[in-house]
Order: sequence, then C-alpha cells, then structure tokens
Amino acid sequence: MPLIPKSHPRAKSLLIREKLVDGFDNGLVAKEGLLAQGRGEAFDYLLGEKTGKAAKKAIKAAAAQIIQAQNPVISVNGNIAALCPKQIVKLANQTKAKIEVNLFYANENRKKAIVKILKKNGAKEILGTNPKSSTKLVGIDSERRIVDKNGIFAADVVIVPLEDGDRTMALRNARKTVITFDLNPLSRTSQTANITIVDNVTRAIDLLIVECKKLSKSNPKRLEKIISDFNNKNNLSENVVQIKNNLTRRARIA
Ligand code: PTJ
Repeated sequence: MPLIPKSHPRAKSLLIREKLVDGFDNGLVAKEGLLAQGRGEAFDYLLGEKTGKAAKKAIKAAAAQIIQAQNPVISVNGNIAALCPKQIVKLANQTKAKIEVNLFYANENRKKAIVKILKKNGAKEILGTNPKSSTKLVGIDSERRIVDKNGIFAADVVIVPLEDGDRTMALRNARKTVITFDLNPLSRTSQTANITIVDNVTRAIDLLIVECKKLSKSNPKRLEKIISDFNNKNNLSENVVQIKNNLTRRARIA
C-alpha cells in the first residue's frame, strides 16, 4: 500500500514533496533544499497550483530566448536534479543547450550524485565538474561564483531554475540573459531575471519543452518580436494580481 494514496486530495503536491525527500536520501538535495521546496509550495498554493496566463506568456518568451541563443546553458542544482532530471536532459538536447552543475551549498559528493542522475537520464556532457576549466564570476561571494569557462562563463543565455538570489545580478552584470523558474514573484531572483516563469518547475518545464519545439522553426524576426513584447516587471505584477484575486475569492467563500 503506497504511503500517499492517489485519492488523497493533495496527492500531486505530496508526490512532488516525495521526490525532494528521495533526492535528499539519495544525496542529491541539500537540507536547505527541503526548506526551499516548502517556500515554493506556499506560493504555489496562493497561485492556485496551476500554470496561469502570466506564466504561459513567460514560458513562450523563455522558449524564444533559448531558441535564438548562440550558447544557452542550463544551470542545475540539487532541487532541480531531484525534481526533473529527465526534462532537463530533454530540454538540453532539444535546444542544444549545455548542462552545468552549479551548487549554492557546494559539496563534491552531492555534485557526483547529480552528475550520475543526469547521466542516467541520458546526459552526455555535464560541465561544472572539471577544476581545470573552472573560473570565477565577479560580483558574487557564494560558491556559485565557480563556473565553467566553456559553460556559464561563456553563455549568452543562462537558465537558472530555483535560484537563491545572489547570482542573478552577477550574471546580468556579466551581460547574460537570465531565465528563471521561481514560484515566488517577490524574490530577488524573480525581480532581477530577464524572464521569470512564476510556476512550479515540475509543471512549467514540460510546457517549456513543448514551446521550444513549437518555436524551433520560427524565423529570427518572430523570435525577436516575442522577446521584445515580453516585460518581466509587468509579468510579475500579473502574478501578484493572480495571488490577490485568489485570496479575494477565498476570503469571500471562507
Ligand atoms: O542545491 P543547491 O546547493 O544549489 O541549493 C539549492 C537551493 C534551492 C537550496 C538554493 O538555491 C536556495 O537556497 O534557494 P532559495 O533561496 O530557497 O530559493 C529558491 C526559490 O525557488 C524560492 O523563491 C522558492 O519559492 C522557489 N521554489 C521552490 N520550489 C520550487 C520553486 N520554484 C519553482 N518550482 C518549485 N518546485
């Protein structure tokens, strides 16, 4: 008998939580990653636990940005490796993006476990593990500053799911375009990224893969138009309004 019955009203959310717990038991996730998931869950609840209109717009802009990039890189941390390793590899293969492991709570064993799970899911090359090709990103004090010369350091577009907030500005200052997934529209990362997908990464990443496929044959002009029509500040406001409307509706029926 599974511990979480499918009929449980919160089964979906509890099963995502289980992935994190398994990821922690298997050495992928930092203890703090469990807390990060909890904060995400709270915002997901407020957003209605579905991909809203604003998130869909951000996903489309992100897809256009990744397709038109010369050198896109997906930065992988413990949480994302536990939640969607298969999708990370799929997104990378589909868009010719590189994959780089980059941890806030740096730990060599955890790095090895993350590389292993990505390889198990079909990744061929994973950057961020060779000290000979590592360099430092300026303007950042955490361990996240150690990046691969051929990966994040050389990238034009960096995808940073579930970021901790201290790196996005450094990446922007290094003239990179930053795309993030963050359920909290108020976080520093959300506010400083070029494109913030305010949605649970477990829902949004599949939609991003589909959108990348759809746009892969679009001409550069159309991609540019999708990108320039997107305004991250406005999109974040739409997400805050979505939370406000959900709360207003709940206040009426409570
Ligand atoms: O594996 P490491 O060492 O690189 O550490 C990874 C974590 C996530 C622990 C580290 O980056 C961290 O401490 O992140 P924060 O500062 O807790 O920020 C994570 C953000 O992701 C928060 O704004 C959460 O709301 C958001 N978040 C959490 N779970 C999800 C999420 N966003 C989208 N989908 C989720 N499932």
